[in-house]
Amino acid sequence: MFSYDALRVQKKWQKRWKETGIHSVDLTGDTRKKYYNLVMFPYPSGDKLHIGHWYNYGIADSWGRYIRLQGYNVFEPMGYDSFGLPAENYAVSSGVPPHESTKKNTDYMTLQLGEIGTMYDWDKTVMTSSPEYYKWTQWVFLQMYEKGLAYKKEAPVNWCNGCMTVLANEQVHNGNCERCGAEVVQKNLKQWFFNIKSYADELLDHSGLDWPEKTKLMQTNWIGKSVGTEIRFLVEAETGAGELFFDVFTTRADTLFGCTYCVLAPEHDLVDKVTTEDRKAEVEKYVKDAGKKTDMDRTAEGKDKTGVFTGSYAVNPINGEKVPIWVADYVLAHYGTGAVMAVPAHDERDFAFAKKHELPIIEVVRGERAEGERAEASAGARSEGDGLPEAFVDYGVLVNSGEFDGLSSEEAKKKITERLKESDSGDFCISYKLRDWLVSRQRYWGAPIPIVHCKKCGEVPVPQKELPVKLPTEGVDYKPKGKSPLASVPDFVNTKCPKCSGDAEREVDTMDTFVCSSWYFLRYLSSKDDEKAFDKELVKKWFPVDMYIGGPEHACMHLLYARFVHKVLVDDRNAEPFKRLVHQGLVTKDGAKMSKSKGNVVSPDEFVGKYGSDVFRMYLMFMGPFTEGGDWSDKGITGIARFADRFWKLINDEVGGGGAAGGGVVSDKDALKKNLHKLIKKVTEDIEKFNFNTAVAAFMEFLNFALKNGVDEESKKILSVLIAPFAPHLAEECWEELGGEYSVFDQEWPKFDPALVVDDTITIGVQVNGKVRGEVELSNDAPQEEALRMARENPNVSKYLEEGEVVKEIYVPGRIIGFVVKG
Ligand code: ANZ
Ligand code: ZN
Repeated sequence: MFSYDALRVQKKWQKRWKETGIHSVDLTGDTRKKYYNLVMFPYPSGDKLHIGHWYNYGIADSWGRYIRLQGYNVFEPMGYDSFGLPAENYAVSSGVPPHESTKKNTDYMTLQLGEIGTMYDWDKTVMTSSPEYYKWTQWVFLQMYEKGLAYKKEAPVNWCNGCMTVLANEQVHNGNCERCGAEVVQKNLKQWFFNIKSYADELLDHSGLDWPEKTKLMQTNWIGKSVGTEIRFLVEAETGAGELFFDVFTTRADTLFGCTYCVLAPEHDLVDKVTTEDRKAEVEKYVKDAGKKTDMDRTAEGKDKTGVFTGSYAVNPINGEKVPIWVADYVLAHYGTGAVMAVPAHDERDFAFAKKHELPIIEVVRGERAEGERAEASAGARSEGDGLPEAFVDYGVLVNSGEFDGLSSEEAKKKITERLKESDSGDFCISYKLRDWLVSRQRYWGAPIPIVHCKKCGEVPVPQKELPVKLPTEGVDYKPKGKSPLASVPDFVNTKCPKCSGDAEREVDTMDTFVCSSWYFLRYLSSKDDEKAFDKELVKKWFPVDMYIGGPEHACMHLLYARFVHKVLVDDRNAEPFKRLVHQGLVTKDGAKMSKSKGNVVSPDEFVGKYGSDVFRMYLMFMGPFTEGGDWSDKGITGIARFADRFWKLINDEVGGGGAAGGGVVSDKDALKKNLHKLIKKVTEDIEKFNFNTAVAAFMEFLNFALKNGVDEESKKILSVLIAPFAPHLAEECWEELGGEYSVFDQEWPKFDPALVVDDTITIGVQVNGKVRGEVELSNDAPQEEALRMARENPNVSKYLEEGEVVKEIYVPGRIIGFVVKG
């Protein structure tokens, strides 16, 4: 029988918190140190909160509560990323307009989030689909526009046949739509872009960011900075094509003498111009087919390297050699210059291509070898590399490269580029994989792009005072049809030009929801301000966000966009919005990801209704380290429920029988003190590492001891504070029960006495020549000499010591390792 009435207690405190406004943060006047505790906001769906929400939001809140107990003024806002496809798709299938379903869903979600017992400051909430918010998203667009960072251009883009809209590069996963899974094809369309590329170098700089290494690496690779050379190839004049040329980007200028053909991407401007009459039909067909393939298809390793000859030749600027120009889809239009010089001897793709199409292979780099051999190689006549079994892709020493023979690849890259520079046919160059961010969408449920198209004035930005450009809520057919549903709302489309007042038409595309979420963390501070998007002084005070918690899947999308937009908006290329970043792990069931189709979904409601939210939250914490997630077990949560109940009993002296102490009787005061201080230390350190699981385990261990030994009132109070981040309602109730003044969250986090937490003895592993051979247990304050003697005399150690060898040094960092130097 549980004596702790979790559900009653939970209700009571949630009501009290609300009534007293304890979670309302004073952003300006509070003199405590600030702490901005941010968690990625959800998009509202009609479904109940799932276990992932609880895991993420519950634990993020526990962190915030812990920080608050450290004496900080903790700002923990929450809002909704409410524009976007889920609401719109729901509207298409149900007929309920998105603004209605969104309102209903967010209201419901707010109630549920309240159930967790979080300390969100709802006064400062944001909802990205509300006109009060998207007015400023439109303002963000105008900022980009004014700074020359937003532009419209025709480009090959990803088109999702399911969602009937374009997608950002980042939203295409393995050739499929991230949202609906449908196939993504390439289309040439006029679209809006943000020039994120111009911030590539700043985005590569993660210094000072306490972020997971993996996430930083993912961003770095996504940005993909390459340092190389751009080389100009003239098209052979005899094709009648006139003064034509193209540039190639290479990271291996050292291999220029090995270039035996060049390749243009099918989309390259020059393809039409260089294709000779007799090759026309074949080339055109090839280009058309390539348009249907995704980048993934085109570049996948081991993929058949198709291509066609254009009939024209280009001139290698370093030696005047004539090389054929091909078109092949393994060259991408939007990387580098969309053209490459092919060096089959030293590039795997080019090698496979050359073999297939019987193009020459010339070896120009060799691995390091003896001097004599090298001299011979470079002195010898130009050797064809057809005999090479495979491409030699490493750096080495140049051969078959005229005066550059004998140079190392590294030197040759420099020397060859310098030579090209002299003849104006090349230069050093940096290339990025990152492409500009495609922000326009042909969908209804998003912020309209605040641009007007006027026949006379062209593209005209909507003046700020006319914002928001309201999304029409009446008379819209939401069904995606390949162009924006807004295009068929005449009241929306037809407008006057802000410049000349003549008839004009509004831009009908809406913004990608990632634009909405790229700045919401700034808006939280000024959520009700209708004069400006955010307040500079508040930003100065509250940024960077101290802790940002959310999913790792956002590494190359939201987290990159947010960094970029933040830099632009605060007008500081080096500003970073999120100082520390932590990704939550995944909660699984029977080792598998929960999914409706597998039938292994755990519904929080059932357990929260039975044990209360504290227990549910604590069990999620107990499952594993936060960043790794864990596997759900029904039995496991029962254990936590029992733990909460026993904690309550301990505080209320409801213990007795079975040899347990009770009624304030403490059998060993010293042991109590020691164990309590060890608990404080352990819990504090574990929380700092986001290892809530081991902290809960330490609580359990302590409880076992305390129930036998008994606790005094002072210790009970400490315990109530200590458990507050884990079980906020239970903690408040215990604290009140003990006569503490409301609220337990206004208390101070307990400190441990270092003298009380040291063990009496320590165990040290002893290594001999780098291998652990034995262990010695020493008294904690044993002097170095004593430690050395014991190590030497340990039989497991001494047998590895030869005559005359002694243990010279023993090192005791903490208590784990020691080592021995022989001799
Ligand atoms: C000649 C060469 C010789 C190359 C060699 C490599 C090895 P990263 O490091 O990823 O930047 N390349 C350039 N533009 C391309 C495009 N649009 N589509 C496909 N491939 C392209 O790669 C740079 C290399 O990728 C460039 O260096 C170029 O091939 C190829 F032994 O040039 B290299
Ligand atoms: Zn005009």
